[in-house]
Amino acid sequence: MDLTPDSKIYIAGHRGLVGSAIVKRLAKSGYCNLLTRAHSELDLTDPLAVLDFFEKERPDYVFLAAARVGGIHANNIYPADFIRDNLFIELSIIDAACRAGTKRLLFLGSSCIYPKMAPQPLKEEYLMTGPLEPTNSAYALAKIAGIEMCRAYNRQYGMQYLPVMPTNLYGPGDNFDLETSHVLPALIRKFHEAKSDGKKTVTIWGTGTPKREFLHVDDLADACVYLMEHYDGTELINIGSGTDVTIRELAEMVGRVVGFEGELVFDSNKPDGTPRKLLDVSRLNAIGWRAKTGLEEGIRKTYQWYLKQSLGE
Ligand code: GFB
Repeated sequence: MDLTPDSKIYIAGHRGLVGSAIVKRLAKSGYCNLLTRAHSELDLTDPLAVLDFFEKERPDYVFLAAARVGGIHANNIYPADFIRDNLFIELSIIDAACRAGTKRLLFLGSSCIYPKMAPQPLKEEYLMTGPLEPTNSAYALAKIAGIEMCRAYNRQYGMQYLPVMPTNLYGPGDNFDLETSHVLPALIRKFHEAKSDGKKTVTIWGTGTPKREFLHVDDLADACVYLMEHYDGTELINIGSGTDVTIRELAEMVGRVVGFEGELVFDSNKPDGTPRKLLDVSRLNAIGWRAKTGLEEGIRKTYQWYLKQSLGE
């Protein structure tokens, strides 16, 4: 079944960082039959409510972008919330989609679910070949279960559910809460507030030595739609920019974009997490897709969005 302009496409998690970017990208391509439900209208952790929704709506395609997500600190202190909610969400949606006859579903994993010390860059076949990073093992196992559910439903029921593995994402619609967010939005806010308050230092968690790869969420959305339009396989596919930076280099870049001129202070009481998780994107490149947004340009665009959204400037 091919994606056509009037295909009924359900985007689960349409208000989040990824879901909102996918809705924008689909609308830009003229897909005019997009289905969404707010959290208040449909609790995705309730399997019966989700099954009832799917049996009524019967979407042709599903982008499963709904999840409970957070940075290293949130994962470290709320592991039960992360494993419970993510298992409920993916179990409810994948099973209901199959019962309602949805042939094509795209499921989002995350690069942090690869083994902590796997060789770099990370190839898709390294999944489940070693111990996980302890700070987010609960979330990781939930996401690994989602990938295995796609594979199991494809094998047993002949579905075409595609799991993808995005790297660290950022962009408009991100979470800027300093306790629960990922590093990039946290640094944008920290540097902005330090500059506005005339502070001399900004505190960076950990040692600054871990390396992270970043992909602007609009590129991720473009890759997800590209895959649904041009790829009919179901093998796990990494989606990344192919380059990484140290946390110190990232902090210096964000400081430059924001215009902060003070010093960086590193708080080694905070965890570093995985030392590196650079994705091997050769499988995706071979299918014909490459990331377009450079990191400094992406940070600049996100900071502009942050100023407009959060400060009304
Ligand atoms: O982005 P982040 O929270 O998650 O942290 P992960 C990345 C690195 O940035 C860690 C450091 O080494 C943090 O210690 N860091 C420095 C900071 N300053 C800050 C700060 O102010 N806030 C934050 N949050 N980090 C996550 C997983 O790992 O990757 C999630 O825990 C998710 O499950 C996500 O999959 C993509 O990249 O380490």
